[in-house]
Amino acid sequence: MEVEAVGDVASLDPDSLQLPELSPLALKSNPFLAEELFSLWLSLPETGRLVKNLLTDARTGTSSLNATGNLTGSTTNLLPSMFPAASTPPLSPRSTSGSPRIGKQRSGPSSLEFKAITKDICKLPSVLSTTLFRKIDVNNSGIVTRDQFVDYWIGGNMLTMDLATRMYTILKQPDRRYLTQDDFKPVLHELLASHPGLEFLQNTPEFQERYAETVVYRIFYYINRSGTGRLTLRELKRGNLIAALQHVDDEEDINKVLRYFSYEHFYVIYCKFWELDTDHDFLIDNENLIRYGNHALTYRIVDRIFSQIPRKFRSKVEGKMGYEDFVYFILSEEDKSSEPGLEYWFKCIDLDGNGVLTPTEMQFFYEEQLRRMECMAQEPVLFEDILCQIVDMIGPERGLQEKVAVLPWSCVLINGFCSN
Ligand SMILES: [Ca+2]
Ligand SMILES: [Ca+2]
Repeated sequence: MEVEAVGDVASLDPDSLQLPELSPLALKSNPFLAEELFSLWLSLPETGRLVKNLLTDARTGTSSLNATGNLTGSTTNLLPSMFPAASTPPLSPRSTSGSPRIGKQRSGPSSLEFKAITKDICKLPSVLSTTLFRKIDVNNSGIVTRDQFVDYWIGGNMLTMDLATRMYTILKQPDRRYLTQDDFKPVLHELLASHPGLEFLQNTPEFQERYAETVVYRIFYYINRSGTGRLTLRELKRGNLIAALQHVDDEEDINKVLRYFSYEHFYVIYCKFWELDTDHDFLIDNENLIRYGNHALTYRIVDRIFSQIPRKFRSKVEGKMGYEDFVYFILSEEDKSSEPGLEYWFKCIDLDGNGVLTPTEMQFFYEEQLRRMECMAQEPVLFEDILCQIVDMIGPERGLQEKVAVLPWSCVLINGFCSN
């Protein structure tokens, strides 16, 4: 232990000794003195205890050392107390050091050179390199020759394809005309193995898996607008996934990639699910969901969600929502003005499913909100007043029967009718 520590003296930063009475400059100009002081510090009983504690923390996963060596264990105190530490994903370090990206790569099934080929020659996001490699290396030999690559790339007419078509061709199963969630698994696997912003998850494979599935759900939520689970080339072209993947390539801090990949977004989604799923069987029922956002939802809207009107649950257990279903719900709830969010809530309110919202339908959901306002001794806002505002805002030519006009402003209604 001590031998290892002394071995690090060469890279010792005098500032880290935190000796106010000695100028760091003096220490820098006299490395021997710094080394002496460091050895002295190592021999102190307090240091021994500190190292021991750090080791225990590291083993139990309660703290971590960030890039500058500062202890960040205190961040775990921010976790809600109902989460057992082992079941909560680790918090991501706020920022990573500015070391070059290439230095952080770990060897995977595809070499660094192949990653460079994927990015620089094929102009594809580098996280596609493993999938591309396997696509060309049909015999699983672990080697791709120049001729094989040229055959695939030139012979397969990849040069003439646009980026989305290239990506689609590489990811999809040969006998299919769409992409499934499973087709994205190797991409997420490669991302987790190579992105410096996700390195801290290495020791918690269960959260790597959760992060990966959450990202895929988010991609499908926004891009697979048909909701079939079968992502078509047309949908891929209309979406912004490739731009997001290219952003991932250029950005060391994954949390800055707000489209799909932010770890912090995953963290919030997963922790909210975990908090509602009190018995932790990975399913939540309507009584669990009613507690969402400090009881923000009304019973009527929760009933609609559990009647699977806005979206059919993927969960196989009757009357219960699985994690994927929850991700769809929370994305709609948190971003009500997005296209899929609007559609989700529109379907909730459209009681007869005829694609048109009528005052009666809106009033049905508003009644519950009105009663709540009364209970909380708030001055109730009459439905008629809200209706007038809506009509003023959109000025529908044929009253509220104008279906097309309903969509763009339904987000305004939704905020009032579904949750408070
Ligand atoms: Ca449960
Ligand atoms: Ca209707």
